[in-house]
Parts: sequence; structure tokens; C-alpha cells
Amino acid sequence: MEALHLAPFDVAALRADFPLLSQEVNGHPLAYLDSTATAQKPAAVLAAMDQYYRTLNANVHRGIYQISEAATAAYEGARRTVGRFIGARSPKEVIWTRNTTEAINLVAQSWGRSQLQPGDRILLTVMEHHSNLVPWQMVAAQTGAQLDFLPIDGAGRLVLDDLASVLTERTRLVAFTHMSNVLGTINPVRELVAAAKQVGATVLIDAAQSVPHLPLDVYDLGCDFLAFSGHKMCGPTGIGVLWGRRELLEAMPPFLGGGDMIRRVGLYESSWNDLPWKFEAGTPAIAEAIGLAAAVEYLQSVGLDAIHQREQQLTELALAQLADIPGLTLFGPPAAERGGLVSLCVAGVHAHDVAAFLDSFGIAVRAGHHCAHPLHDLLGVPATVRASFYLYTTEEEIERLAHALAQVRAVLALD
Ligand code: 7TS
Repeated sequence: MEALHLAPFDVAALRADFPLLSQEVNGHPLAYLDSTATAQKPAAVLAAMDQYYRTLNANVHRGIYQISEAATAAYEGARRTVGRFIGARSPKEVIWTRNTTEAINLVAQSWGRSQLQPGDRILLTVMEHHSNLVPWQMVAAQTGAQLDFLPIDGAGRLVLDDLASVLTERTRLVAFTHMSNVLGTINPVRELVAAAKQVGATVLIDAAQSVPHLPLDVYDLGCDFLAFSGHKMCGPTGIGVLWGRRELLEAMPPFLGGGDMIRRVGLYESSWNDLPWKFEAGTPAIAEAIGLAAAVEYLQSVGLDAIHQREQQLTELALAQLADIPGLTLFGPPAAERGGLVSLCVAGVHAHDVAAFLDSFGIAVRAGHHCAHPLHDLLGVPATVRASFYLYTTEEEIERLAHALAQVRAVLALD
């Protein structure tokens, strides 16, 4: 196999920023190929959170004392940094949540429950992660709305030929993933948004797999809501974002009730705080917001264009190396149409056994249905093995993956 020529990208220097990556597992250097599940954290993120706890730790929006005011400034400054990163026009459009899942549930329960009526339709795709499916099933049961689905073709691309039959005047919401966490497919956002807008539908984008990996601007995409998680973009767990158009957010009722989200509270009724705090009940994830802003600054220093290009080149390399291995089935479209991941099956070997075999070589991949059960039913397999790449992934790690996968059938296949 002739090595593909990759654009210059100082991966060795980047890897030095990630303390976890230097360890050995089962006597081999760790090859962490599961960034789609969660990304590793650079020292700059760990340092920002450490410094917050060492020097500023105090609750926000409350204390009239120095460190509380400084903590509030850092926390709200983080919101501005993250908002600018996705093209938000105001920090009021940026709602902190725990993760993508909570952001989508917020829209489903606040916007969906107050807007949807019996007979309304919600258009999703068959490739959604459970977090962009189950909340809509729940709100459909609560409101009498019904779900429709866009299908995929054999290469894992959305099929838009029959769009007019599923996207009608009754469609109130179109919600889809920007990038599939199983197939890697990058969906045609602008085309879908334009079609949705023609019928007056609101659009939510699950950007859990796109915000970490490619440059993106919410106004350029034209959507109404966009959800993502900090932990998949080199930030901490426990922090995510819902971006929404201000007029929609202003009109929506709160999601959770409690401290911080209120303006005035009486014994029998209350009034709500301004955006964004109306949606942020209780003590927030302060250190995590600060850590996420540090992650954003880190990713920007590398460059999202460079990261995306690099991942597509790594994917091309992986697809080329894996294509030659007998007994492998690869899912998803060509590298140019996808992000940095490869999902596959090995004939005669369960995905979990493949993952355990790879782990014995220090290669960490995910095996299972990746929270996309209906998609796996459609692919006709109970589980896949998924290797995913990020800015710290090396060509050598992909070669090690291909080398180990070339041996797995000889060792484990029953046929
Ligand atoms: N949407 C997509 C497209 C995802 O890939 C994930 C997580 C989520 C939503 C949910 O994100 P969370 O942070 O709220 O959990 N995907 C995966 C994965 O593929 N393996 O582990 C988590």
C-alpha cells in the first residue's frame, strides 16, 4: 500500500499537548481511536479548570465579593468565546446545557411541547443518534405530533429524492445530525435548511460531531437551533451548548425551574429571568464552561479548516488501507463526503471481540450500536466497530489499526 501524501500538520507537537496520549496500554503505546465518543483534553484545558478551582472558585451571579465577581466574569466570558466560535450574534443566544442530549431535550420539551399540535409532523433522518430521536418520540407522544424519516442510500448518504413527500406544510420541525457518528456522512445542511424554510419549518441541527471538527457559522447554516457537547471538542464533560435564534428562545417557556432562572418568585407563581439564564436553573457548570472556552481557543489556534482537512486525509488513508483486508465490510460514503471516522464489521467475529482484540494491541475503538439502534437495524448488523480520528491521530496509529484488523479473522473467526 502506497502511503498517501498528507498535508503538513505538526501532529507530534500537538500530541505533546495531550498528557493522556503518552501512556502505554497492554505493552503498546495507546492508540486512542475513539474521539467520536469523547475527545482527549489538552493541558491548556486542564490548566484553565485547575486555575479556576485554585484561585476563583465561588458561585456565579450571586456574591458581591471579589472572587465571585471574577468567577462570574470568567463564566460569562466563556459564553462569549464559545458563542463567537459558532457565529452567535449575542451571548443571549448561547444556553449552557450538560451536553447535546440535554440541549435537544430542552428544545423538545420547551419549544416542542408548547408549539406542536396533533397532526403536526417532525422530520428526522434514519441515521440519528438516540439523543436526536428519543426526545422527539417523547414529545410526539405528549402532543400528538408524528415522526417522519429521511432514508439513506447504500453508501450512507441521505436520499433527498422524495423530500417533497415527507417535507410538507404539516412539517413543523426538521431535526438532523450534521455528521453521522456511525457513517461519518456530512449531511447537506444548506439544502435541507432551504427546503425546510420553504414549508415554514423550524430547523434543529445536532452538531455534536461537526462543531468539534469543522468550521461552522450558525447564521451561515441558516438553522434555528444547534446543539453540541464540550467533551467531544477537547473540553470537559458536563457542559454543552444550545444555540437558538433569539426570538424563538424569548418566546419559549423555561425547561427546568429553580434558582437563577427566575426574576421574581411568589408562593404561587414566578416570572422568568432574561436570556440566556431563563434556561439555566441551578448552580451551573462553572469550571466546565471555563474549560470549554479554553478548548475553543485551543482548537482555534490549530485551525478548524486544518483539522477538517487533516481528518479527511486520515480517513482516506484508513479507507484505502482497510479496503484491501479480506472479510471487512466498511460502512459510509467516500472520504471526501465524511468526517474522521470509519465503521466496519469483520465477517465471523463479533464487534466486541474485535474491539477486545484491538485493545490487546493498545488500540482503543468503540464497538456496539453507538446509540444508533435504528441505523444498525437498517444496515442489517447488530453492532459495528468504529475507529475515529481527531487532530492528534497519527498515520502510524491507522497503520497499526489496519495491521491488527488484517490478523483478527485468522485468530478469532469461526468460519
Ligand atoms: N449526537 C451525535 C451525532 C452524537 O454522536 C452524540 C454522542 C450525541 C448526539 C450525544 O452527545 P452527548 O454528549 O449528549 O452524549 N455520540 C457518541 C458516540 O458516538 N459514542 O459515544 C457517544
